[in-house]
Amino acid sequence: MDAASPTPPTVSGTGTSLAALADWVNAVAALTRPDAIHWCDGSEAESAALNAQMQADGTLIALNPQTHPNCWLHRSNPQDVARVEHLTFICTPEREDAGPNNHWMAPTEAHAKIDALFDGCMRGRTLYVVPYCMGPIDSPLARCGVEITDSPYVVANMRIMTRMGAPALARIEREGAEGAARGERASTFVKGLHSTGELDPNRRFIMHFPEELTIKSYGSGYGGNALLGKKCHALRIASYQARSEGWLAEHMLILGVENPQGVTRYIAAAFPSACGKTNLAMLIPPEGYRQAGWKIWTVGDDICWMRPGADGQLYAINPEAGFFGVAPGTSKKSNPNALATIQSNTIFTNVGVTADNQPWWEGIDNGQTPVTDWQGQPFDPAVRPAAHPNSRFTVSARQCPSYSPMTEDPQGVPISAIVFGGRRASLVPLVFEARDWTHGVLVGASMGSETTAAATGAVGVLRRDPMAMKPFCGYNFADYFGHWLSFDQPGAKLPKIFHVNWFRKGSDGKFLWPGFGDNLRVLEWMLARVEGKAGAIETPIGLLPVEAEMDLAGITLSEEARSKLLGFDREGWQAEFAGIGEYLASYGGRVPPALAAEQQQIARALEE
Ligand code: O2Y
Ligand code: MN
Repeated sequence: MDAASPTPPTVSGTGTSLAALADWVNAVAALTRPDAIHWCDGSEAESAALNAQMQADGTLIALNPQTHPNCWLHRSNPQDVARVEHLTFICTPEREDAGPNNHWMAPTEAHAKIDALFDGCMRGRTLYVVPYCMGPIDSPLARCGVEITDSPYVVANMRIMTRMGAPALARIEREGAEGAARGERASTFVKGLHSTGELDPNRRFIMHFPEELTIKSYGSGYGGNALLGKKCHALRIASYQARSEGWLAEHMLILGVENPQGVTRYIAAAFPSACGKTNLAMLIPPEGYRQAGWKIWTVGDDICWMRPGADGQLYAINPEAGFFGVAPGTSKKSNPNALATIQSNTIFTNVGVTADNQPWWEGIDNGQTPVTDWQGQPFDPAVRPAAHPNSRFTVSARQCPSYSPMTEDPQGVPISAIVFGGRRASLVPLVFEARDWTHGVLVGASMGSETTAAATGAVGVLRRDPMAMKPFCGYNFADYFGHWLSFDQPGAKLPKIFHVNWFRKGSDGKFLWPGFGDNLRVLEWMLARVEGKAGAIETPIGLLPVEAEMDLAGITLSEEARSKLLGFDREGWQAEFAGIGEYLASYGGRVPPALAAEQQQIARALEE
């Protein structure tokens, strides 16, 4: 402590036996100068005390306890409502290692810039030490981190989104002691330092130092900027770590499909934001399927860590323990499981409220009306929507009616199929299968999606978003494609790779495919392919379903719908492949030759 701040902070909570952790916390406290330090144990008592404190200072507002027991509303600063990609940096010594897909800053410069912001920023505040585990606490696939934050709201969210508290700290201490016994100096846990600062968009950075397993985030209290276990750790840092350790950290949902014979197969699926990952992960089968005995099990809705098992199959865990889902559009029709999940023990951020203090958002379709908007003002549709378009619910995954008990399996679930998908109004059929792994990696690497109102900029513009990882890959995409290709080893029993497009439109501008529960018809075809029970039509872009082998009973599809959803437009794909070639070329000589060759071979086949 310096002379200007002679009083040492008061300390409460568990503390730690791990010198590397204690030293880091002390160093951060010396920089940020909090009034108090609290080591979080994740207990019910701690959570209740924090919630009471936040209720008293207005950070949390209790919602109607009759309809929504233990549910809270938080209103963020109106300038702080979403991830900020332009202020998010990957700080590797070499710019090329971050790649053209990331904003880059040299580590020394980045540390200096952000540490200047952290200097003294926690005066008058409490520094919370939040130990957490991403994945089941006893899983060899799980990884731990510690987030230091001055936001009790972040603590409350981290408690829901991760395995937070004493068990995580025990694992961190055990792994630290084992590492020290092996003579290793580097700590194994990810260090995340976060302060809300002044919530000034001009004093905001989200910085990642993958080689140091370190994250520093300043100036935002929202979502992916502040809950450092999520996008920062589980995707950006983990993708970098996974590359050197031989696994994959992906922006994918994981679901189990149980067939009427009682066999459950697992599918991982990558879609860009706002393309329905949470809805697919919680799908309710159409009536006929339900009666026949089909069931969907939810393992995860956003992030998937996969590793080859001893039998050559890929095994996946969901590193998260909760859902940080978009509220608007969530309704009994679009996602009844999500709606059931968020009836209790949920934090709602930036939604509107009804006269009797229930949460409300556009598209909830429950017959109620809002009286107060997300900024706490009387609701006036001419001024702003009741809920911010990026308003969220934070809730434990265990509350989901379709929650899979296999989520807790330390070995993870075996993946039978990987699905890539985007929002494409034209050209791209409902589903196709990649011929082999290399082709599948190309399908993922060339994924495109039309932008939505959820992202800033023009709407409906095609943007390449490889494997839905554009904002989240912690290193050069060209190297990432090479890492994906490296899984094709002798003895590997890799999943089949598919591409889907739920968003194809007809000449009248309307969606051709009903979507939601009916997407199970497509999953069923994929699993029939996995089991060798369905044929396919070979085309240069991949394998298309034989119409008679898709179960389309109970839905009405026009002739136009059938031909566009299940057909192949050679001329359109020629242009698409020219665009894919240009996109890959933008990564220069680092693009794996096998991937470039695959693109060229398909482009040639399209010309024949
Ligand atoms: O920080 C935010 O605004 C939320 S971003 C997010 C949250 C949950 C799941 N996915 C995403 C995403 O942007 O992909
Ligand atoms: Mn996401």
